[in-house]
Amino acid sequence: QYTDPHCGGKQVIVHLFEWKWTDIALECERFLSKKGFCGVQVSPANEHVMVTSPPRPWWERYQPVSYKLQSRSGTEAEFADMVSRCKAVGVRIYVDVILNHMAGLGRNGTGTAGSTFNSDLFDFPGVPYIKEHFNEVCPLNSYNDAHTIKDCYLVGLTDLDQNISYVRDKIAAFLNTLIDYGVAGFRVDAAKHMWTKDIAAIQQNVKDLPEGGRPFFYHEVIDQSNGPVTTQQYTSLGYVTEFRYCQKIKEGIEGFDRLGGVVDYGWGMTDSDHAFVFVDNHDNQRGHGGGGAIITFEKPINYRLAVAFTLANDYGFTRVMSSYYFGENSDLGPPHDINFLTKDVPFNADESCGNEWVCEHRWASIANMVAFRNAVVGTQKQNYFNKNNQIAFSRGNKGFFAMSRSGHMDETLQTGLPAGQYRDLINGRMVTVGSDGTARIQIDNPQEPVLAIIIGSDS
Ligand code: LM2
Ligand code: CA
Repeated sequence: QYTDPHCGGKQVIVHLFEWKWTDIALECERFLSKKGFCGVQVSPANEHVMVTSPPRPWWERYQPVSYKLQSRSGTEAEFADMVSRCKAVGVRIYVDVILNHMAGLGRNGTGTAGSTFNSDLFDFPGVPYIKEHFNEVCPLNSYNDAHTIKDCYLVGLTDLDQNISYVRDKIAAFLNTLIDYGVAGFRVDAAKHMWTKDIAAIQQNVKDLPEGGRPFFYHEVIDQSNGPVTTQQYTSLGYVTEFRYCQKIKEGIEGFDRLGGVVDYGWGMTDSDHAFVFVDNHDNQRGHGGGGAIITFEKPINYRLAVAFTLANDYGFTRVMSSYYFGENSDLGPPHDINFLTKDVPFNADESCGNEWVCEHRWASIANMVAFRNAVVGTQKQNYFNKNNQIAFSRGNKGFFAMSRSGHMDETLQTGLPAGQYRDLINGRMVTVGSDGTARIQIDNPQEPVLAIIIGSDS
């Protein structure tokens, strides 16, 4: 239930954090479709507050004002155009939806679609919501009991009561509007802070996709094995974010010996059919939501190793992060002009992005591993090799992967593949697999220290 992303069996989505709808449509057409991406997680599409202090932070989009589809990323018409253009090239859109709360206490004014609101009066006429639709005010000051986590005010955000059928209906109508436009699913923000019975009731009110099937859902639950709310409580509702993986992959990349144990069910990690897996996300890369010890684009070599290893593996359903530079300012919004209009994503001669957009999803060791993950789905990991900060393994008889911390490797290894010539997806060098399945595996690029071959890549 709710676990099919509806993208023809493809295995990787990318979060184009804070991109404009017009740029996402172009990226679907010129890049994501060609690299085999399943889809895009987009930033919240609905009306949100405009925070002036600090000036227009990214997190203003996590304070809804209404469900009108006009946001910092663009208009409703631009949203509709993006969804259909991406869908036309086989790339689906997954919308980040905020169903737990509206804007924070103390805020009032006008949202991005022109709706007025006043949080202290619990007045959101753009929906409309009034006081009776919210939980009683209480601070979310303890993570030891589920009632406080779910019914109190997360950082002072006005907490909706999803037990009320009117609230459920408004939320379901919002999701159904998005489905009508052709989106394939949803990232549910702050799912940890809602009761699973309420989420289940909302999901039951959501329609099938026009092409048939239930929408894809993945729920944001930060579970570090230290509280009463667990990822496992959510698996009947779809995929669930696996934040323990972010920490485990960091430990593994910093000490290659530990990479074999990255997925440690002993530590309570979610089963592979429900684990939503990522190296970092827009929160923890900047010290918000479960932030801390995380690998990000700031350490590009380690980051490429971490994402490539994740995509080579068989655990969960994967999301790749695509960021903008923010330096020391964890509040900083997306690259913008003097009027706070988000900048376009331009490209340099080498295909890297300009205007302060990082575009990790275009880095060779990341972008080209998407095809690997798609090709090897369902196969076993075999022939595991781990020596001198080098890792390699095969995926059934479909693919073989290697990476090296130093950027250099020269080993003859069992690939599990039929004899033949294969082209490395990352650096383009040919690899010859002999009749006994072994091949000389060479890596010689400290910037993109990864090699991956799949059956059918022989040309
Ligand atoms: C999440 N998890 O359930 C994210 O992990 C978390 O990062 C989100 O907060 C949260 N959901 C709400 O969607 C982000 C951001 C916060 C920010 C909120 C609301 O990480 O810093 O809080 O969005 O915009 C901001 C201020 C905070 C203030 C609050 C309410 O940083 O100081 O609290 O607004 O006005 C008084
Ligand atoms: Ca709540």
